[in-house]
Amino acid sequence: MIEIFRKASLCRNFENETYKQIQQKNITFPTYLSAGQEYIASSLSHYLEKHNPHIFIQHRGHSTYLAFGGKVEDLIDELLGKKTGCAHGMGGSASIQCKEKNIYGHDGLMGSQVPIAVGSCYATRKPTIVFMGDSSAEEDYVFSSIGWAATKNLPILFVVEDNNLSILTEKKVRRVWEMDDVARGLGVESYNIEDNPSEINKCLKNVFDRYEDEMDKLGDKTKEIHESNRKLVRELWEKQLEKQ
Ligand SMILES: Cc1ncc(C[n+]2csc(CCOP(=O)(O)OP(=O)(O)O)c2C)c(N)n1
Ligand SMILES: [Mg+2]
Repeated sequence: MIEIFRKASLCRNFENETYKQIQQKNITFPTYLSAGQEYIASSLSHYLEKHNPHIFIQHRGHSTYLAFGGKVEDLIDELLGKKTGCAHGMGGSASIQCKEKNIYGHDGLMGSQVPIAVGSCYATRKPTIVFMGDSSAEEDYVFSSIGWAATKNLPILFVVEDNNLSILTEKKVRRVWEMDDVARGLGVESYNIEDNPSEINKCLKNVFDRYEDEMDKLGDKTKEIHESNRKLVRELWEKQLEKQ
């Protein structure tokens, strides 16, 4: 849990400092802070980084970028509009990305990252995580993408970061339904939970790879078994190939 706090602390301090830099007018274009939401990305990255997921984010994504290993200096440079920024100074806060970590930034159309992530996951079959806000989740193309992903049984995790707001409009003014019910109706296993690491972990069981999760759960002995089987299979292949 301290490792998750370490990530969350980097994110919170980054946002606190960014806020100061906005006030001092060193950042001069729209900036979307994620302070208060950092435990979502910090927990998810802690549990899922081992799968090297492809990650699709939206405008409030500083914490996601940082938690999944994006370089702090490159994000600072991006917020300053420099060429050395993580999106070459062309994206700004709303469209940060990191090619090395497979983090893809947003284009500004709320929810567009969801069909894009589903298409990418279908093409690559890589474990994929797509983040969206509670308002973006209301777009019809988000529903159809989730429904289609379910028909293909894609290895994709849809994360709704629900801060109750669409700009300044609260959820209760906008709708009477919850996203986990809709997703369940579309054929996807879903949960409505707090941003508490152990709650998040409970929902992630075998989300991408049962084998690796069981190995983690059962401890060191499984790593020995894995290693000896890796060697055994390799040797048997070499032996049989020699006979050819
Ligand atoms: C298709 C579309 N509709 C409306 C907007 C205007 N808009 C920009 S941000 C936003 C609210 C986003 O809310 P949410 O997805 O919950 O993210 P949050 O800002 O709360 O993190 C809206 C409606 C937009 N950019 N794209
Ligand atoms: Mg919101």
